[in-house]
Amino acid sequence: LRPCKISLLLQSYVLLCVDLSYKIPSNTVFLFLFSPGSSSLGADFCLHGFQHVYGLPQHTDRLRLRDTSDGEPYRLYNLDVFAADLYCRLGLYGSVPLIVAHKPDRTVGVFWLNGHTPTVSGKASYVLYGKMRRLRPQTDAQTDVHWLSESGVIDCTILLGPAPRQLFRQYAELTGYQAMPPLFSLGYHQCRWNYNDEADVKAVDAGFDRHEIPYDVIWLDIEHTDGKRYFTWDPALFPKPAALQQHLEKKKRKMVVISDPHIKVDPDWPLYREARDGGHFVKDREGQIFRGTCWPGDSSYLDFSCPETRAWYSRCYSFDKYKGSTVSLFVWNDMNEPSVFNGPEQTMPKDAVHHGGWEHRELHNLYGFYQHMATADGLMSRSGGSERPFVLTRSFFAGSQRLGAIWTGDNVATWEYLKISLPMVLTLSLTGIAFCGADVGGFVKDPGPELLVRWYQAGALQPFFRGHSANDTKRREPWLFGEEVTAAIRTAIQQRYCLLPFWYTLFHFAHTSGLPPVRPLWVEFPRDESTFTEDNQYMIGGALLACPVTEPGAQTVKVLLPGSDEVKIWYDISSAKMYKGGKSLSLPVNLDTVPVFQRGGSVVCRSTGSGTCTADYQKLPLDVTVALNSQASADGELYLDDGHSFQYRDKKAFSLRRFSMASGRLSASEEGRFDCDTVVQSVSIMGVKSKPTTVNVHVPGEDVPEMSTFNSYRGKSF
Ligand code: NBV
Repeated sequence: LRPCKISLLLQSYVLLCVDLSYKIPSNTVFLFLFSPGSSSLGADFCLHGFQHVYGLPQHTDRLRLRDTSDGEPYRLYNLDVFAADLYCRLGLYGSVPLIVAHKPDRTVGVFWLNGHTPTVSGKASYVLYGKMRRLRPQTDAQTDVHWLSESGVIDCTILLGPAPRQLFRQYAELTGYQAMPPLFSLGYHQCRWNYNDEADVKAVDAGFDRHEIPYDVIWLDIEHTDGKRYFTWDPALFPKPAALQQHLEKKKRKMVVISDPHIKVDPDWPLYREARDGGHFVKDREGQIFRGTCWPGDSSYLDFSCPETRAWYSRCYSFDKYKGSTVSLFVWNDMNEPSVFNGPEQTMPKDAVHHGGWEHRELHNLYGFYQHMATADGLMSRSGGSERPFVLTRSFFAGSQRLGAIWTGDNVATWEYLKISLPMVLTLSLTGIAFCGADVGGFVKDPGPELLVRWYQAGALQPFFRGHSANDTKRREPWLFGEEVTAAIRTAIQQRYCLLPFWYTLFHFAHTSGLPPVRPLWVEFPRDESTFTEDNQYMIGGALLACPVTEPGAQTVKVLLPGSDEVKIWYDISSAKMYKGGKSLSLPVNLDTVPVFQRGGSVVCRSTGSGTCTADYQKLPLDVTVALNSQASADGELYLDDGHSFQYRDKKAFSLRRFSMASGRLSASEEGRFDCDTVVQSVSIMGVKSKPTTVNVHVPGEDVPEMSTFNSYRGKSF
């Protein structure tokens, strides 16, 4: 193990200096556990030799954490901040108290978890300050990290890496692996505050078909309810919700509805009465049910920190209780920081009291996490545990990845917000929250057509892909801006759908090894220092480098193609043109260009053809694109399962193919036992030096006609 020295200074002036170069196997995690007292605690860590630190979502900031010696620390306090200022270190909707530090030969993490892990109900602190100071940048680099919490105990884990992949696994072992999403949720989601009524929903749904744009899910915001009573439907606007869902389900499409944690104070409403009589609400300091203002007006807040309340809430999603819900209805938890319009900092007072007598201050950052948990549980239980849930949450904490997806909240339709969505998604991914994305188009204000197209192109390359807009914006379904815009958006969405086999495979690895589907460049090129501060481009898996256009009127885009001993070649996926790595290139672009490069040495599987939703694409044949490296070899994987159940886990009903190309021969091995009809229709190989004379196909146990032909040969690729 290479030496790695981390010093720790406790607030009580005990100095601990631990040299981690001895006796600790590199794949284990070293745990410090001190309990100095019950309130206000801190610790200073000196990360010797590290100048690059990342993590601590959620902030509207760049990927690399800043030197905060100017006085403004990073705050981790979950708050409802509408159209948050950019480059701001104040708290946003969710938080993960994890710092990841990287240098060419080492990646380490510091995970500061006050109280219990989020898996256990109980105490966890709510205010964390990460303060960063970088010293002597060149030879003797060091980053000082100061953590400060208002309460709790010190429960801090050092993740030793030494490489990024090992760090991801170590962190996932502590907080959980990304839930395997149902396939439909990796498709495109169409949302708006609000789709007005059933006719509106049907018209938008038909619009996608008419314009041949695939999509999977249409979303309903708060106005679908009867007076902001969640689990109900406005009787005039949505009189037949089940029939509406069946209408969508016939086309294999789904619906998502919003379900916020505040409950309208309405003694005539059975759900309110049940919650009140069951003792499911948070109390105020006097022991009365806490009341605050939110969308329904006077509201009380469910105490999701209580296991009985979570169980009760989960049951509210059962088909018999949630009238008008069907198997194709999924859920979105918003306002769960929690947002209290008339509360301090627009949230719950710190002295509100939860189950077990805990003050709200002790578990504020876990409030949304627990609602997410109860909702995901509810969706799972309604199918008897057989179907994967899909729940999007706005508020989150370390471990929320086990429960579903998150989005970055109320962004604005400007180029700056498009640009910042990239590092925000990368930071979330680095800290375990792998299924994440930003509202496409910007939630607040109206995007111009060019911005909208660029946002679709960028969003199609983020894990969670949803268009959303606020109630006071103009309608912006993809076909409302003229044929050129419709065509560009259609192409971006179709390309996303064609890449679904690749995305799904990446989610399988997030689920089983903790590796996030989207990664900062340095994760794949840990020794290449030119990548350490790059946040306009990133890797999707190990194979694709994405550099979405985020500047207005762009004619060219600067793309850094990293080089390393193993990777010297890149291919532009739209032209198959080959580029040498280890330098930047200026790529000419037009409105249709989405710069994506495939790394030499990789294999990527895509669906070929078109369809209307993920269920259609699942049946399409595949193209296997092999991008050769300088040794004319390449590797890659394809993961398949039924896309919706847990049979991949319970019955090993999956197929994991490993493709490998070497010495002119492409072979595939298989793990798992999943019967499916997916066929490989074509193999495209980029980087072939000369035109082959024959191509032989060998399928074990099958008689294949002696040869297939290749149908095109373009330059050095075919
Ligand atoms: O429910 C309305 C909105 C929702 O559309 C948005 O996505 C959330 O982030 N919600 C916030 C509350 C209103 C915000 C002004």
